[in-house]
Amino acid sequence: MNRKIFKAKNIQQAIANIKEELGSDAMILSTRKIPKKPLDPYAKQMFEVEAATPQYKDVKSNSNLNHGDLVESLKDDIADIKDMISIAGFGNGMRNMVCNHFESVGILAALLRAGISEAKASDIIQKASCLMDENVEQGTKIKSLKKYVMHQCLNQIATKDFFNRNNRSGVPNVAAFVGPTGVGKTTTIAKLAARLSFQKKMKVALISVDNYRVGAFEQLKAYASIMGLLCVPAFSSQDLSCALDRMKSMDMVLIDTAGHSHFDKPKIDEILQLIKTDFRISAHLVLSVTSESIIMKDAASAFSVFNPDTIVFTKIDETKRCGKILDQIGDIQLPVSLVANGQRVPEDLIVPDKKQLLKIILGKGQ
Ligand SMILES: Nc1nc2c(ncn2[C@@H]2O[C@H](COP(=O)(O)OP(=O)(O)OP(=O)(O)O)[C@@H](O)[C@H]2O)c(=O)[nH]1
Ligand SMILES: [Mg+2]
Repeated sequence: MNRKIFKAKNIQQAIANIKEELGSDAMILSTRKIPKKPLDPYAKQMFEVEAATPQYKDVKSNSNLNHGDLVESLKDDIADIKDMISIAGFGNGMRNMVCNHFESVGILAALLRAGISEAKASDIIQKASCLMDENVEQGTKIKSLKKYVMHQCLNQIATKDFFNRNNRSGVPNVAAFVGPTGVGKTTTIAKLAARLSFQKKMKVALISVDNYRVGAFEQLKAYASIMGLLCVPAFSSQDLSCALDRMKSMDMVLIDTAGHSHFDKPKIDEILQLIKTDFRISAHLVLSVTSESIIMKDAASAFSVFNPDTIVFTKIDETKRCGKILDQIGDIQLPVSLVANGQRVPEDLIVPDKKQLLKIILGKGQ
């Protein structure tokens, strides 16, 4: 292999020089920012790129080359190229980040592919790089960075097994599920009710305060009938108080609310008034990961009037980009209690711990 080092003001210029001198077959082996001379105030930033021209006939004629190794090494090269291409599509900030932390390319590309935002991914890499030992050997740099990135991600995640709580001296755990239309509130309640009553042997009852959508109560009632659970409608906060009064011996009461657009503040306020009773009712914000990040963020803001205790993420089976969960958790600052991964009741429900949630976020946990 014919190696050569090129110096230029920026990477683009260096690559242009490489193409001119070594041709378009040239391969980039490494890039590096040359540190400025500390005592020279006029010193300009320079970059160093090492490139080489491949010698195809060596590869073909080298009888010692193990075919499996060659395939593996080609696979690695292709993966590196894919990583570079996926990062090239992002802005200057991303490209600078890669120049400053070249060992981060693969990890950064994986975070972006998982659906984590550009800002969040670069923030994580930067924080992880700061923690890394400067003297770590080149060969173990990637491994070490990966470890710190995982720590950073785990630090930003909070989970809470909120519903696993028995009746405390005559006070049931009462939980209302709130959120935009069609995100899976009713289905998640049905899954959770089944899990708590059959697996955890808890006494569970359901209340629907969804008086808005035709057939909403019947939908919840149908699930309750299959499971043999008590299920009643409530049309006012007085109704709800009466129902909760009758359910004092229950471990858990789950309240299904109507879904509304996050722009419809009066309707959201109506639900808020409806669930105002003397009973302590926790709220759980349900968001579908199929929604755009900005819509999830706006919805979380609109439903924050309920002062939710936890977030529930649904429909993770419908996307390969669950990384947006990490962005949402960062913005909303609430622990995740449940994750729904399909339409099947009761199977498709996960009560994640931090590591499980991180796997889901990175697209490895379904
Ligand atoms: N793929 C997938 N579909 C889901 C999931 N959770 C719910 N659904 C589906 O989403 C649709 C809406 O679910 P619902 O439970 O009725 O949603 P909702 O939030 O109660 O809807 P509204 O009460 O109308 O606001 C149904 O077809 C569910 O089967 C999930 O985790 N994955
Ligand atoms: Mg519903």
